[in-house]
Amino acid sequence: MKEKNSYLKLKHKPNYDNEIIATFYGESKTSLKELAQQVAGESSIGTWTKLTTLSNKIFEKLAARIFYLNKKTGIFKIAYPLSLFEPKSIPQLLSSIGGNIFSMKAVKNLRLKDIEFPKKYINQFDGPRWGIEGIRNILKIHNRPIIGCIMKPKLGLTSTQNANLAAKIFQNGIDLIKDDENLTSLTFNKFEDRVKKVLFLKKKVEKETGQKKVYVFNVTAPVSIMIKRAKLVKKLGGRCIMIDIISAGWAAVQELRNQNLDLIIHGHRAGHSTFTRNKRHGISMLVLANLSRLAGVDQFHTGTVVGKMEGTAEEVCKINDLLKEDWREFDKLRENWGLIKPVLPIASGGLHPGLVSKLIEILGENLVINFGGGLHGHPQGSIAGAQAAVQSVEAATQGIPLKIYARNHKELKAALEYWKS
Ligand code: CAP
Ligand code: MG
Repeated sequence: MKEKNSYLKLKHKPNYDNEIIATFYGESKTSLKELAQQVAGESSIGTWTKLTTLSNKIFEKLAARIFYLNKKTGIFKIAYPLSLFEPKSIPQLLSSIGGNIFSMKAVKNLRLKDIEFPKKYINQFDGPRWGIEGIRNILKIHNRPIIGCIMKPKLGLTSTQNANLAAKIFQNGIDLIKDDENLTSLTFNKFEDRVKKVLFLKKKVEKETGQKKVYVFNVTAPVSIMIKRAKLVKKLGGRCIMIDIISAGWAAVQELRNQNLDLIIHGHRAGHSTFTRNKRHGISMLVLANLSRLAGVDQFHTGTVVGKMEGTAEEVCKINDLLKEDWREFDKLRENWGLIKPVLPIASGGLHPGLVSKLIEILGENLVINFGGGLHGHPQGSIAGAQAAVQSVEAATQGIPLKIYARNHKELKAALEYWKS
């Protein structure tokens, strides 16, 4: 390979139809230029030394190109020819752009901040089966947030206790109830038992109330077992399954979507902070959200700003906007998501009725608002907790201050007194 074959091509004009564009932040032990060169090489076709096997022809065709580099900010952008990527494979994409580069000694810190995909690449994926509109049509809720509940304790209830409690919570106005991220199939609460018992009672409640309800079953497991569980939910008339996308992995998420079971896929992101949280290293939550939409997740945890999990208003709003809309609304250069449906954001983690007005003020109403501890921890129990949660959303969506609404709603009043936000 001749010296002229450098990955640094600052005159290169990115081709948004045929290249994947990645934005990195880097801190180097030598220079940012050197770091960017190593990143571009290792994530495309190169390695630590020149190669006799790497011809000019291959280089011209497949080398990544660093077309932007700013020493002051540490930001550099790389354009990757589309031929480097297998169609419809998030694992293969991440083995390149999210792979060895993070381990290199030259890297002090490296963060994949953003990826932009050409339309051609996006269109290979099916994306969400239902998306926001589909989920709202199923629930017949179009003009307010969807009110959700996480069963608590995370683990410990038997399948019968789980089903009975879920039925009562549904009866008291909650639209969606979910398993927790570590509740799969345990000795005291077997998956199959839970699905049977929950769905039996859910159907009864739907008949009584005339309302549609969604129970989210956590199918996370080694892939073959996970698919069996998803099929069981389908067979027994369920509408939704959850996968822990980080612990199960992208291949599992894609496989679940490829089964075309017509179930809503709920994406839980437990573990994402192992690589998203350090703002100078790892992969951003924005990239993760982007990949979830491609992989076909219908509704996805993105944070609350006001609750127990880390995430600033600016960051969570940007992620939610990405999931809800076509990115072109926000930046004309961004890719075209074509027929890929928008994803419903889920606000969850440390929420209680006292936080709902603020939450809606920041994130809007097009989302799922999930209450776990903030429902089952209500001083008068889970039923009052469900009522207080519903009342808080009623007040906030009507623009009524929670304290005023609480004057005639005793469950909300008790919640506000208990959790002084
Ligand atoms: C919330 C939750 C969710 C987190 C995940 C929990 O319970 O069930 O898993 O919301 O975080 O176990 O913490 P609480 P995120 O309502 O009792 O906090 O949504 O940010 O991914
Ligand atoms: Mg949880």
